[in-house]
Amino acid sequence: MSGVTECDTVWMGARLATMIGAGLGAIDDGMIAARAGRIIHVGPSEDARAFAPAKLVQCEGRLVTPGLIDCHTHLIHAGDRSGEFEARLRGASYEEIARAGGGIVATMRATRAASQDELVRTALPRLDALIAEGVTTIEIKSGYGLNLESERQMLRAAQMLAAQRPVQIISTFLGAHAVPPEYAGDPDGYVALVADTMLPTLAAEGLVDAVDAFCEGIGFSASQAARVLEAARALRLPVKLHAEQLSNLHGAALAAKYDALSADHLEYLDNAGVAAMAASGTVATLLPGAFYFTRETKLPPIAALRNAGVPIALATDCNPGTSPLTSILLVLNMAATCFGLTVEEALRGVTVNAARALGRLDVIGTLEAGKRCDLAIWDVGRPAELVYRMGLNPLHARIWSGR
Ligand code: DI6
Ligand code: FE
Repeated sequence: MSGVTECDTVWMGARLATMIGAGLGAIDDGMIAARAGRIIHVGPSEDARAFAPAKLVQCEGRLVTPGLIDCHTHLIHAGDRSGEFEARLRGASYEEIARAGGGIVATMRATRAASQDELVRTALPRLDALIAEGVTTIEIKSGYGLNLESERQMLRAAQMLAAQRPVQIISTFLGAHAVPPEYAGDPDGYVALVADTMLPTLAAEGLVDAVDAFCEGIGFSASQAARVLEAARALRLPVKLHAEQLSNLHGAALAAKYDALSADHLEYLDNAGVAAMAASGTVATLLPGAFYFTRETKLPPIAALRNAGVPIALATDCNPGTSPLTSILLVLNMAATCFGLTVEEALRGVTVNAARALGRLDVIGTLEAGKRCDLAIWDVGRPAELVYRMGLNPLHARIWSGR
């Protein structure tokens, strides 16, 4: 076997969307070789001659993309907010419900009351729905515990999910999601607890990959968010921020000042915020599920983001209040239909740019040698079909870490 490279698997006869370069990085008749869970070669199918795989897979012209990445979720939560949904259908606003003690704090009560096993058990169907659509990496935020014990329980539940399914989970500490009732009237006191006690403790326990905050009128002011980002910086943890979802508190510019991986939502983002994000390389993570579900009418400034060269990522924002969504494929369609993203932009939003938004572009997000072998193999003829259909799942096979 001299002159050939031994490996575990070769996929050939595939239509590859490598996501390398500016567009889809298409290779019409392509192959991928993997060894020990990593991609070792990507090229035209004829390159397969140089490999001696233990297993050879003929893709018969199917589309192969990087495994999809859901880079912003609140997947772990207990309780039921469908009653709030009904109240909104009768005319109540999200902010009214939150101010009346519903919203995030309602989920907090249920989450505090749940055991760790319950948190895992109730999150699994949601995780499985995403996995069934080719998702191989998912970010999960805490933020419904709002005290040390319960935030810890959420972050541990995220680790337990990763042990139960073939998927990578990235845990983000969102202690500054809402002010819990015991700190009512004292948001600064709660922010101090988050920044000075909760974050350092949970980070020392190895439970925190990144830090986030909800910078909003019903959440935290920019200066309160800055305290949290400052504490994250002191621990050398990457940051991101919920910014400009319902109003413009200039959170995106703040995030950019802290070299945030991403600023997320961004419907109310202004030109100065766009420029700040472009300068710091902060990804714009757009969440069309929340836009749709809250019946928002203000569009994020897509043209300005494009013109400034800000990378755009997309995610489900899976949460019980504003985006009870567990379909990354529907996110693609919503991003195209509601926000006017192109097929290329939408698909890059759940692969290469989602990897950027998680600070993991060195390991995932594109099909290239050296990266983890996470693939989604689709029964479609054209990439546009993944964005165009609503409610059809054409996933043929999903590979995580080469298997
Ligand atoms: N923005 C949102 O849309 C969600 N959290 C956030 O910071 C809402 C979360 C919830 O209502 O439970
Ligand atoms: Fe969110």
